[in-house]
Formats: sequence, C-alpha cells, structure tokens
Amino acid sequence: MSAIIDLRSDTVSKPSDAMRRAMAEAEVGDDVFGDDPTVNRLEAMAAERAGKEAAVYVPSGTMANLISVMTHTQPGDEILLGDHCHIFNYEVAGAPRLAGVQTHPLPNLPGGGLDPAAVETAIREPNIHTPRNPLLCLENTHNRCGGAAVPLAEMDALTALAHGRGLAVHLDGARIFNAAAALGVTAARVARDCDTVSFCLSKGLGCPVGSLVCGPKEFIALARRNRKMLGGGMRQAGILAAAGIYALEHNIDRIHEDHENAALLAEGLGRHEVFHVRRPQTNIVVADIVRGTLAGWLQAFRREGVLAVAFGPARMRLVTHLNISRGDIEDALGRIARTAGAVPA
Ligand code: TLP
Repeated sequence: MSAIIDLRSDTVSKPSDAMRRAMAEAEVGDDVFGDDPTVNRLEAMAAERAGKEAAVYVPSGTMANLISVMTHTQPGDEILLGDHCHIFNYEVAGAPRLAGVQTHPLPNLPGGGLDPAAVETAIREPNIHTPRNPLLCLENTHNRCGGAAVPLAEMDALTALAHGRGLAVHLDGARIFNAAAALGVTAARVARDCDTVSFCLSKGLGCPVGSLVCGPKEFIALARRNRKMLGGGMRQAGILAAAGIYALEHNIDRIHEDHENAALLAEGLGRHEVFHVRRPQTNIVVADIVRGTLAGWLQAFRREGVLAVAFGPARMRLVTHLNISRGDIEDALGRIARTAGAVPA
C-alpha cells in the first residue's frame, strides 16, 4: 500500500526534524509570569511580521479569534462579519456564547470580500433599541471562499469605511502568509489598516500548535487577560513557541510552492468532467461534484489513499501544505484518475 496523501487540511502538516530540534533546545520560563524568553521572542517577531505594536501567543486560531472579538467588544454588542467566514461557521458559536455578542452575517462575495454598501447598510444608527457595532471582522485568505486572497483595494475600502463609521477591524489572517504570497506583498501590508490580526502557525507554517493575536500594546494587554480567563495561559510554552520562531524564519518563503502544487492539482482534477474546479489562488482547492455522491467520491479517494474533506453538500476541499511535494500531487492525480473513470454510487 502506498503512503497516504493527506490533503484534508494544511493543519495536518507535521513538524520537521529541524523544528523538533529547535523545540527540544528551547530556553523556557513561565509565560503566565511573562518570563518565557522564547515566547517573548516569538511574540516580538510576530508583531513585527504583522506590522503591529505587540502580540500574544495563544493555543489556536479559534481562541485567537475569540479573544480578539472579546477584547474589541462588550457583551450585548453586535459584530459584522461574512456569512462564509470561519468565526461564523466553524467556531462553535463561541463569539455569541462566550463573548456575548450578536453576529450579523453579511453575504461574502465569491472572492472572500464584502460589499461595502452591505456593510454600510448593516451599521446601526445609535438608538435605544439597537446593539452597538464596534467591530467588523474580515478573513484573508478566505477559507470557505476557496482560499481566495482578498485584493488589497477591497480590504482598504472596507477598513476605510469601518473606521469612518467608528468600527474597529479584526482580520482573521489564519493564512495571512498565503494571502501575502498570492498578493505579492508582506503580511504587514495585508493587515496594514486592520486594527488587529490573528494568524496561525499550525497551518501552512507547519507548527504543531499555536496562533498569534497582534495589535496595539494596550489591546494586547487586555487580550492577555482574556487569554488567561479562557484557560489559554500556558507555562513553559517556549517549547511550542520555538516551533513558531523556526517557522517564521524558515517556512514562509516556500509557501508559493504550495500554491503551485494546488494549481497543478486543480488543473489535473478539472480534466475529469465529474469535477468542476476553480483555479485556486492559494493552497486550497475546491472541487464540485457533478455526478455521484460526495460521500462516494471521498470514499473512493480514501481507498486510493488520497484524503480530502467535504466542504458543502456536493463540494470537496483539498489543501496543499509543506509535507506535500509536486511528486505527491502527481501521484495523487494518478490515483484519482483510477477512481474518476468509475462514478461511485
Ligand atoms: N480551519 C480549519 C477548520 O476549522 C475548518 C481548516 O482545516 O481549514 N480561521 C480560519 C480562516 C481557519 O481556516 C481556521 C482553521 C481557524 C481560523 C481556526 O484555527 P484552529 O484550527 O487553530 O482553531
């Protein structure tokens, strides 16, 4: 049996030997006391990469978004966000339940952005009846919109509009380095006009865990309190943070390879008339099933050792990452060709 080619997510990527060595050798302290030198170094590096004053290291992207929402808002507020965004769809309703905010989803455009007119209309006039609107959340790259890199002009228009109406902007930049690579700019430019940005180390950057929330100093001080409240204050976390430092130093410049592999995968999949595939902008490939059932196709792929996930009733998602080489994609396409001839029931 040949090796499994795991394209379920970039979260499945495993730490390399060099990353594990960096983790083993990390100097540590107690991060809740603020004296873990490796965490402190990672936070400083992350803030610099994101172009923000400060950063706080948290266990996951989900906690990063929750802490960000919680720190920007008061219970009873309403946040504006896209109806396909991760915060609204995949975070177990943590924002309403744990931050106590109402979520107001606006239709995401196919490219991952939002229509400024829809945002403008959604912002409520202050009134005794209405919740406050302190926050607009954006996502770049946009996962459910097929890893779309939201163009800078669209980001700029939305941040200008939000700021003009007194809203802060939080960017879920779980894959901000993919966005930066696709847009040909730095991550700091992508996040430039967003008040806060979170990004993940455990996806395209190949770390076992970890995300960062970046923003103004006073915001990060409050975010640190909220992290503690949520149980995200870790102790000798330098062992984990060392992986993040390694990733920021070694795993960003190679991200374009994941995008090239995703393009190759999409092109190969699209040659089979049973799959409708859009050309990916980054490392996420979305394929719509024209015949047969999604479950049937996922099972057929699995039998050939290719793992993908459901991404809608007739849609699958395949994600490239640093453990997937061009050769793996060619191999996967060969295996898929064996299934694509026979439409599974
Ligand atoms: N996304 C995961 C799943 O939850 C869907 C994936 O496999 O893509 N923001 C965005 C845009 C994300 O895609 C994710 C993870 C998160 C936040 C949450 O990160 P984690 O998984 O670290 O909590």
